[in-house]
Amino acid sequence: DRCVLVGAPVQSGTDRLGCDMGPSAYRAAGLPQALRDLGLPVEDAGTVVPKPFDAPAHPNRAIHHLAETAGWTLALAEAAFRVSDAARPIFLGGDHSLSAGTVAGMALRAKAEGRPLFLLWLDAHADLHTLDTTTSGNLHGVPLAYLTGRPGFAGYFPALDAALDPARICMVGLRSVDLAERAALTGSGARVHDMRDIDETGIVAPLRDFLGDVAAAEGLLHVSLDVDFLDPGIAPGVGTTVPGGATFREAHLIMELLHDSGLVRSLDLVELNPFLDERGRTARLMTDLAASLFGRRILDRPTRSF
Ligand code: DIR
Ligand code: MN
Ligand code: MN
Ligand code: MN
Repeated sequence: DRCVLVGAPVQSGTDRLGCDMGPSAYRAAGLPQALRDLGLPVEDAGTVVPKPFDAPAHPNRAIHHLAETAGWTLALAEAAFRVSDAARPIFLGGDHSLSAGTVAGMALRAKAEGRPLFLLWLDAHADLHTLDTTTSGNLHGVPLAYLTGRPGFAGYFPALDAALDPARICMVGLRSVDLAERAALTGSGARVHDMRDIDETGIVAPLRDFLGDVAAAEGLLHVSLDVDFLDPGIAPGVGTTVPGGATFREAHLIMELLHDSGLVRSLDLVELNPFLDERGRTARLMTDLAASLFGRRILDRPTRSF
């Protein structure tokens, strides 16, 4: 089935400049050709531009670029809904605030198909701040709060059609969670696998369990891959490196299992900062991970069903 690449050079959600170069870096790293080499038809939908959005000033003075980020959310939700009709979109970021839009758009797509949307969030961070709890003011730290309908977004972000049920969200790779985010996670019903979980038991069993639930519900799965999910030793091209991240093989294994499941409908590649990268190595790793998710494999093997 068809893949469609969507440029989302969002920069407004972080104070580290360079994320807006992400889409070009993925193209330079050969992402379109890597997908074509798998025999997939690949279409380039070009670059999304933000829509105007009138957001009032927020009492939290730390917040920056609120209206611009809300405008991106609006534009990306529309784009995600539009391009996901009969194709599998890959959103080339851009900072992680873009997922507020892409996931909202995929939720509309799921609704149109009469299926539930599930979300796999691969990230060192929980990105669960509300506009009231963020102290950095960087809106790449809020998309999951917006998407799950946590309070305080009304009027500042586009109205959400329907909030995501946290029980359909699986977070993997956490190792930097702020106090307010930790409180929000407790009892939320989200599945959370922090790095300690991965160290102790590995990721295969919990991921298979999640994918089994997606399959049983005939769900549509969106994957949001933040570069900082990966260990900074293999992925230095990101503004928010946190030590102790996923290894090369852990990350590829997740992608391989995702491909075997046949459940992934859409993918965000976020937080790549080519200005901080070492000669494109992080862009290439993210490209290779996307290729694994879309079917590149070491050897053929029988796939198990979920
Ligand atoms: C931190 C860092 N929790 C914040 N968040 C990041 O600024 O809200 N998210 N880096 O990706
Ligand atoms: Mn993130
Ligand atoms: Mn992160
Ligand atoms: Mn289960």
